[in-house]
Formats: sequence, structure tokens, C-alpha cells
Amino acid sequence: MSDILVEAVKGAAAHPRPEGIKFAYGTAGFRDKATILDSVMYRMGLLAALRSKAKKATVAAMITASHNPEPDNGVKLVDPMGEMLEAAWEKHATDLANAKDEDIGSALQRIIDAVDIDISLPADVFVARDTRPSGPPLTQALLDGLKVMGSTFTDFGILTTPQLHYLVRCHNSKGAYGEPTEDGYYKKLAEAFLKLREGTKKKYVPDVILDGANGVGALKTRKLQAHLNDTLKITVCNDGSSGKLNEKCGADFVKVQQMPPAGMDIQPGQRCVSFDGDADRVVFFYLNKDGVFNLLDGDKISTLIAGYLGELVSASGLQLNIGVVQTAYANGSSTRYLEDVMKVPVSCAKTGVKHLHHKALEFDVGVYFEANGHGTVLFSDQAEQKIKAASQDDSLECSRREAATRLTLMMDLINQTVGDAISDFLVVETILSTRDWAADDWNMQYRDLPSRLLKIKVKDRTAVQTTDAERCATAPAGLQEAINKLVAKYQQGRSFVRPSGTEDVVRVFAEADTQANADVLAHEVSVQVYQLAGGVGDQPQP
Ligand code: G16
Repeated sequence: MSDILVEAVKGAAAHPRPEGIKFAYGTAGFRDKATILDSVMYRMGLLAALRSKAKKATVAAMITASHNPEPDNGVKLVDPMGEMLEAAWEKHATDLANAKDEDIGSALQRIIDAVDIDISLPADVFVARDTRPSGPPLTQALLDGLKVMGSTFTDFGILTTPQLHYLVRCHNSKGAYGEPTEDGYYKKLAEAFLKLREGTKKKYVPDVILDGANGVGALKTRKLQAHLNDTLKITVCNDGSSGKLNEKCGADFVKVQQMPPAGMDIQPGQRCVSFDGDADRVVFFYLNKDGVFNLLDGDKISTLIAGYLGELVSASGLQLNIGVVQTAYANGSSTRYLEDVMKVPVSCAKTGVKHLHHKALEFDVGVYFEANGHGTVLFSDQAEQKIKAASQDDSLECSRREAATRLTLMMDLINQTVGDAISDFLVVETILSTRDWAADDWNMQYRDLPSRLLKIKVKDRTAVQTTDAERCATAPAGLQEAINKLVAKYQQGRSFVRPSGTEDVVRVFAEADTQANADVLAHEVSVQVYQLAGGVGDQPQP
């Protein structure tokens, strides 16, 4: 065994693996109670160094548990162009996290052999964390892993997840994607935003209230604001000065509970925006004139963006295909609106941005969003070249050139590496302002079908298995048949179940013609999950 691997085993003594726990690299990396993650962090330091050697480029490690409660934490690795870790390496991550302390050397050797890594190559890793109090010691454990492997690193301290994705891409593209600093990120977004901004509007009001989930998004939005030259007033609530991270606030709370967060005093018609704990998800909401809560989620965001980009592409005269990628959680009305009214092709992917990202690459312009507000837009290299060329082509009609110029600015405003709450927020504000729409106008594009999302605790969530982009359960036996029977009872009924990749639960989704029916259907399906998949605790009550 090489000296480095011997040192890696020695180093593990300071970061012992807790007995009896099985770790898994899930939807968004490792997620668990922060108190049991020290060994995982050390090992992810080792793995990040190997990944960097394998890719001969800088990679990144983000320490966050995003939408999960504050006592949780986690880590996800980021590939050189800011993409999620390549799927094949997730198994290496899981194997390494579960190896006995004394077997770390051989676990590393297996990865080195499988991928054929030259261990003598240099490694470089960018590291950042969210605002969780457990972040600093866990970062230290990860850095210990990097040091043992002889990797150089930059610890950026507290950043949003998408900022770290942006930085690693800027660095590896030698600045072609932007300046590789936090300030460079604000400058790039703000410059594009200001250029896309138009004069005063009648209905669109440049005033928005932000629910920062008591996390990093609130801190970073304040920094961004300094670059916006008062073009947009952002009142930051839930900024972490009193409440707890994600507690009764944040994008996940607002989406799942379908109500405004605590800590916000809002008036009818005011546009509100909610980020999650690491600011990679965003949803909008408002109260209508009767005080009724209205949610503008990832589906509404993707239809808004796809519609606007589609218009720009037609106006530019460029031949580019636009497609939208959703998951099974997408509201049925949004899919119908996209396909039947907007005539945009829609693909369905498994939950997890990495799956959507992959599918979006099949289009020239791929708009992908999960209903929970996690998403972005990808422009293929060819589309990017065509758009840039058209924006500089003096022989083109002025209106076509202008449309292409707006598209280039939209490309700058969009963080193409991963879903980014700050960037998506500015994209939505830009489109609303251009269209001169209030939140109500946006919401009226189509009417959501009522839906309900529940979670059920079971002994082992892997007992539930699915196929067809998670729309059909293949295990436990009889579950899908039971769901089919229940769904058939309701007008426009639809339901599916899937094991969460970030929490120890099975998720149940249902939609139907009325909220009451969606609620009953979700409850009935939950009872089936509880009975057939080994529910723990009391049976779900309506
Ligand atoms: C993560 C993933 C998302 C996913 C969400 C919930 O979000 O990045 O793609 O939708 O978890 O996943 P699950 O239902 O498997 O628990 P975040 O914002 O927590 O990183």
C-alpha cells in the first residue's frame, strides 16, 4: 500500500466511524444528524482528493443539509464544471463511507484501481459550508482528509451551494464562465440584471419580501443588493438573527405546508420569495386581495422562463429547440399547459437535480425545475455560440439582434451549473418586469390542481422501490395496485410514492380535482404505505 494510503488509515483514528450505521450517498450527497457525520466528512476529504486527481482539475465539497432541520448536516461533491458528482462515483462514496476504519486503505485502493488514478498527481479542492453551527468542525474533518492526501484546498467559509458550483466552474474554465470570486458572482449577475432592466412599469412593482430561511441565502442577498443600484427593493426577513434555520420558514416549508412562513408580515398583492437553507431552491408566493395564499412554485417558474426564452428565440430567428424537464411531482396542470398550450416538449426525470440536469442536456435550451423550486436552464454549446454570433451580427435585422442580445444577458443571469435561488429569483424578476406582470398575472397562466405531499416513517425506506421516473412502485408487493384503486376513485386523481434520498421517510404525493380529495387520497395512500411497507409509530391519521 502506498504511503499516502497508510497515512489515510492512520488519520482515520481521529475520525472513527460510528458502529451500526449505514451511510448512503443519496439524492444530494450524504445527509444525517450532524453528530454522526465526522467520519463521513474525513472520508469525503479523501475521496474529493481522489476525484480531483482523476479529473486532473479542481473539484469542490459543499457541507450542507440544505432544507433539512438545523441539527442535520451533510456533504455533496461537485465536479469540475460545477456539475453534481458523476453518478458512478456515488457508489465509491458510499463504499468508502461504510468501510471499517482499518479498511480505508483497501477501500481507497479499490477506487484507484477501478478508475485507474495516478495517485502521484496533485489534487485541489474548493470547500464551503452553510450557516449550520455544526459546519466548522465538520469542515475541519473534511480538511483533515484532504491534508492526508496531500491535496491543496481553498476554504471559502460560508457560501450558498450554487456559489460554490459557480466558483469551481469559473476556476476550471480559467475565468471564461466568470471571475472566480464571491464578488465576481454578484458582479456577473448584477451586471446582466441591470442591463435587462427596463423603465417604470404599471403593474410590476420592484419591491419584494424575502424569506431567507434563517440561512445563508439571506446573508448573501444582502451582499447582492449592494450591486443592484436600488433597482429592486428586497426586504430580507428570516435572516437568522433570531429564528432557527428552516424552522417554520424556507422554500420547503412554504411549498409543503402551502402557507406563508413565520416571521413575515405581508399585505395582499405583495410579491414574496422564499429560499431554502443553502439557497439552491426558490418559490414565490403572495396573498390575493381576499387574503388567500397563492404559491408560485418550480412549475410556475419553469413555465414562465420557458415561455419567455421561447419568445426571445423566435424573435431572434434562431433555430433552437426548447424543452422542459419536470419530475413526477410536477402539477398535472403545468404539464398540460406546457404541452397543450405552449406546445413545448416535456420530459419527466427522477427526483434529484442531477437527473433533471442530464435530461435537459438533450435540448438546445433545456429548462429544468423540480416543483420544489430547484432548477435552472442549460444552453448547449452550439446554442450559446449561435446566440452570441447573432447578437454581434450587424447584417441582422435590429429586432432579431436585440432578441439575441437579451438571450446572451439571460445566459449570464442564469447560473447554468445548478439550481440557484438568487439567480432564479433575478431571472423571474426580470421576466415579470419585462412583461409588466404582478404576481396575480403570472399565477393566472394556468390554475394548479390541488395537491398534498406527506411523509411516512417506515422501518426501512428502501422497502419502497419505483420505476418509470418514480411514477410506479415495484415494491412492496401490492402497493401499486392499491394506489391504482384509490386513484381511480377521484376526478383527475394521481398519486405516487417514493423513498426520500435526504430524509429517513417515504414521500407520498397526491393530486385531485379538489383540495379535500387530494388530502383524502394522500391520506389513503399513506395508510397503504404504512401497512405494506412497514410503517413505524402510529398509523397515519386523516
Ligand atoms: C435535495 C435535492 C432535490 C430534491 C430534494 C428532496 O434538495 O437536491 O433535487 O428534490 O432534496 O429530495 P428527497 O425527496 O429525495 O428527499 P435540497 O434542497 O435539500 O438539497
